[in-house]
Amino acid sequence: MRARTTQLKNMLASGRLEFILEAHNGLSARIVEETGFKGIWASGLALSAQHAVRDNNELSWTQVVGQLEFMTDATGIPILLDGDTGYGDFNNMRRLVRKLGQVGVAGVCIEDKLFPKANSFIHGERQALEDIQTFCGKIQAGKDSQADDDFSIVARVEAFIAGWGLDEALKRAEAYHGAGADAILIHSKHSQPGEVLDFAKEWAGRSPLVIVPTKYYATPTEVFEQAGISLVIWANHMLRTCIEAMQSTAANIHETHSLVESEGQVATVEEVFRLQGAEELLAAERRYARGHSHTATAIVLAASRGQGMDELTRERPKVMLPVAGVPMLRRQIDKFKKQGINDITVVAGYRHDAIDVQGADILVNENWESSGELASLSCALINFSDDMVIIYGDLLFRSYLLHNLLDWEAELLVVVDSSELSTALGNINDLAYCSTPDNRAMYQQKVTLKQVTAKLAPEAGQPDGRWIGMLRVTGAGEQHLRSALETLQVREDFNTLGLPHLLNQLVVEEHPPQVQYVNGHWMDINNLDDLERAGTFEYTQGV
Ligand code: SPV
Ligand code: MG
Repeated sequence: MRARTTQLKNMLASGRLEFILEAHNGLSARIVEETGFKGIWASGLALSAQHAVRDNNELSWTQVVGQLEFMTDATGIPILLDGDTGYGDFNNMRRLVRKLGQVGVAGVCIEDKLFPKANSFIHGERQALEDIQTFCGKIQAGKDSQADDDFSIVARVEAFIAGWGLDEALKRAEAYHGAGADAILIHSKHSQPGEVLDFAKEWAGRSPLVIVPTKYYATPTEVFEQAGISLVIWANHMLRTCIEAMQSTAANIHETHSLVESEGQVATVEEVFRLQGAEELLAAERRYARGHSHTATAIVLAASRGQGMDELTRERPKVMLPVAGVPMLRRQIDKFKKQGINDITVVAGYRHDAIDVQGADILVNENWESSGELASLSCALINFSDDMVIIYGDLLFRSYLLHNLLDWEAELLVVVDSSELSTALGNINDLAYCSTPDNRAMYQQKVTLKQVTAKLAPEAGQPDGRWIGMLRVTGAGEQHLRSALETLQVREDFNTLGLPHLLNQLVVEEHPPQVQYVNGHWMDINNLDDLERAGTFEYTQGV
């Protein structure tokens, strides 16, 4: 990306008609940029009006620079400041140009009036113009003070505004051009573009020409193009549009004593967050924030209704069924929070409207009925992080299991229960075959996963335990997981696949997850019997 000074300079010299739009703070500047404009006009009128002060230099120049800092921080496109008269003499101009360079402003426009100036559209003809030589001195001083060669100084000729004719306008423009101005702004308050077009014709491309068609707005843009104008400044519409929006919303709320009617008419709170860049901060927190909050995030798969639980799940998904009076999902979220994991995503599906996520992020797998766990997991791809726990929503477990999972260092880590109870039953799923069986004598032995199967796989021998439905992903593990998921996504039967398929795919792609063996202290809820037993489990173990 070129420097903003260079971008503005190139726009002025592009030989095409270019456009910049007014902005008056960081937010409006960001909106102008993301709309597609190549540059921003930091309008003196708008900068002062947003604070309900007049466009008569009531705002100090340092206050102007303070606002510009927010605007340059919020954007990457050039900003041309409406620098009024330069806020004083040649010396003030020097300091202004140096400061603008420091805060990343690409150029400044100064007008040949006297400080304090007034807006050109309020009795413009009563305003005295600056002495030509004095103004040329200001331009020269500014040019000599710029640290960046590509910084632009636009000289604004107010001769027409002040009631003078074409000759005076041309005389001034010629002098300012000679003093080093990079472009001339010729201003007019007429509703027809006549005087500006006459000027453009006589000026004949001696330097780039800039116009502000606020008053002659009805002129077709092609006319400016044909006149050889370089830059059109749309000078105040961001300010004016928000005034009207604010007036109408304020009136409506005042009249109705309610937000109901306004709600659909205003930006959502989420849109506010987006414009503020909230996402970036969340990502940065994952990277940098240490301390009380764990940097890990969690993804909870909670899309299914639950088989054989029709009566109980008529109004809510399985994860909202209470266990000892508290919904399963709530128990899980509380456990995550206890470990300092506050960035939790719940992927819902069936009756997602009935889910109380307690501040967690909720994403919906709309095709929950015809798809499986991996389809749900794919819905959460945007929330993947390089430190996350993926978990079945119907899992009850003692807190220490999660604590230990977070305590181990492994790019991919699965929790496997090696207790006899888990492998004794023939009809259970998620059987785990590992590189070595659990050897409790060896602390943190390095074991890797070989396979997870739905049923006993006689050819694989005796399973080493049961995967409990918890997976931890860190560092490069995230990329391995994404690639394995991508490989599976192209399969025709993708919608039938569950998390064990993903684990097996990781093994195939030579990124076998490490195994952390545990012994009991968890249960999953697959049927009514489980649910009944779950109450007791939580009373006795659910800490
Ligand atoms: C501004 O936007 O503050 C300008 C342009 O100076 S105008 O208001 O048209 O004079
Ligand atoms: Mg102005």
